[in-house]
Amino acid sequence: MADLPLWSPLLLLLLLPPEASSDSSHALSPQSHPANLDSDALHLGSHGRLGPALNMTFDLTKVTRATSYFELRTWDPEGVVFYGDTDPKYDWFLLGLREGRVEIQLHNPHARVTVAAGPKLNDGKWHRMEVSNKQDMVVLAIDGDEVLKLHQVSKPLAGAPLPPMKIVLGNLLFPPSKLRLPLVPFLDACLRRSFWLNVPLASFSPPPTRHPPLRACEPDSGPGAYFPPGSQAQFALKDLRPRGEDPWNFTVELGLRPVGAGGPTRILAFGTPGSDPVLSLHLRNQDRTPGPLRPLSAWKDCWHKARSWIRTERKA
Ligand code: EST
Repeated sequence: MADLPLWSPLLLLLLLPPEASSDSSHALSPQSHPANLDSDALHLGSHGRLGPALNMTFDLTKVTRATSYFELRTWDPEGVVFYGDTDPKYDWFLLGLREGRVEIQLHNPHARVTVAAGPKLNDGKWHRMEVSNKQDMVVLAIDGDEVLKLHQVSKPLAGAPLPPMKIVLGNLLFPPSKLRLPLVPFLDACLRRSFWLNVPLASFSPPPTRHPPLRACEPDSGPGAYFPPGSQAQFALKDLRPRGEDPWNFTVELGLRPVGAGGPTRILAFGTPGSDPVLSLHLRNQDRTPGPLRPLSAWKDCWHKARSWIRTERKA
């Protein structure tokens, strides 16, 4: 390893290659481990290219209160909680997380806004969030505190003769590059006890369309990230070691909870892009505890969303 030129872009890959578990047969579903799950909670992420976790459509003329509330639990600093529009080009709204805090992006004929508010929420605890439109305002409350009031950014939506409002959870209805400030939409989070435009999700008839969850919400969530089959994260070593220190001196700590059966799984690889890894770590066929694959406190002092996360999930 010492022969490698130091200027080469060294990479550390954390991955679960597609060959290890390329189908979704081991994927958790609420039915597979009923005793271990928060049955009311919906996992927002893991859907990747499969689209949003849940889609809803509302006739605004029948809506009496443009208020939605729910509880959210995550360790993930970045992604989409929900997106809503009456027109994906001219009238859309996003509520997401960036660096752990709520971010709202809004684009309509009245305003174009990107704003962050409130405390960091990615602490693994349930947080109650409420987002309302009242007159020309959008108001956000977190855990009972009003943390943001945007004036002159909308018109009253409840009862308005507008095109149907679409609300989707955990994703967007256009490519992330078209956001005012792009983010990585996938959010490893659970959402429960939700009311959308003042209607409890549980009472929707017919039930909203949703993809079968690839992951379930367990009551005992811990820090870390879920890696769906075929996904991987790449880190440049220069971002992992303390500044000014010996470039070969770095520490990686991993805690893993593998899920499902499968062949040997490569967990970690170290090398330069485009060539065979110089070092790699595999997990042999072992008894696997049911539960997500989860690197705990994965990178010392460096737990950030891997923007270069490459997802190769296939449609189930
Ligand atoms: C606000 C302004 C706007 O031009 C469009 C939208 C669409 C999504 C709306 C949001 C809004 C206001 C707040 C909501 C949200 C859907 C759920 C939330 O309660 C009404």
